[in-house]
Amino acid sequence: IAGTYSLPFTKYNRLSVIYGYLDFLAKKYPTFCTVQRIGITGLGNAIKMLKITGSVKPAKLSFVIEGGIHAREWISPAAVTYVIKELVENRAVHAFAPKLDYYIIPVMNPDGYEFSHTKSRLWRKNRRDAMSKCPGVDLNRNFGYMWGGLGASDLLCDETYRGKSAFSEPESQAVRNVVTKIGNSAKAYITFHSYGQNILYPWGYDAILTNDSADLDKMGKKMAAGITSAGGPVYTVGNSAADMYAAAGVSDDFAKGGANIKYSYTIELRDQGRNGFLLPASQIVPTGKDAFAAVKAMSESGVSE
Ligand code: ING
Ligand code: ZN
Repeated sequence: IAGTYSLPFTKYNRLSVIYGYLDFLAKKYPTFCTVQRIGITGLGNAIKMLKITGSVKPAKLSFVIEGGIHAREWISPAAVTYVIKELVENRAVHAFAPKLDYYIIPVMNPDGYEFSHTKSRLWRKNRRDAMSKCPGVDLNRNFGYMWGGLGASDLLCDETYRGKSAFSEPESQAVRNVVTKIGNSAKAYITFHSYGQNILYPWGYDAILTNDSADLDKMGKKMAAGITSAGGPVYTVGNSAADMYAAAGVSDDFAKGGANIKYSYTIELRDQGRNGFLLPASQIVPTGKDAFAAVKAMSESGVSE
């Protein structure tokens, strides 16, 4: 095994490069990094997860991070990979969160991600029934908490097609299985999307607040403050249905309502629409810093105590 695997953060990497990096980390840091294949997609791609173990063993709490649920939001896998690099190669995991285990899925939708690189840059969904007239399910409408409500279409050809049933897709099943297996130790969940620069908390299925929304708002503001302290831009903080739009079957609603993970968020990364999904690669490192600052702020706060 080569001693280094320098992931280029100057461009958007293909799936095999990102996966190669995860495998490299597991080989180089076997005492605290493991790669698991948590599922397999319709087109046969692995869904890979990196588990980063805290130095206090057994770690008491867990933090789940997923990216790349939507194919075209390339900054999400890139930023999550940047977070991984900071946690592992700069040992942040042991510096500020020794009691936390991280479960990180940088590319939840590998089939869609690759399709957006090779065929159709603005593809959003997965690639279920790739040969049909209207392939794909919106994985962020397929989770089984309040599945099938507002903002989740039952029409195959729609961008927000929710699928035949809750958890009909291997990608959402994989994440569900991880989260349910971790169980009660899971305290934090972030799903990274783009774009808008927003920190959003449940519920997404309707503009209804959770009974602990004051806690979620406070933690959201800590993350936003962490981002600006690290030199990043302003991120708004608020309820996702109110600040964005209502959408049922989203992953952070399931993390919160279906898996009881207290601090569950959707973070919309850069920018605010100037480039939208076509964020220039020069923004990968700065946006990765935003994501890391948010993860760090949450890790250092109550969840790790
Ligand atoms: N945005 C999210 C979406 O799935 C969202 C917004 C998330 C709304 C969670 C409600 C709840 O549509 C992007 N960019 O995909
Ligand atoms: Zn998205």
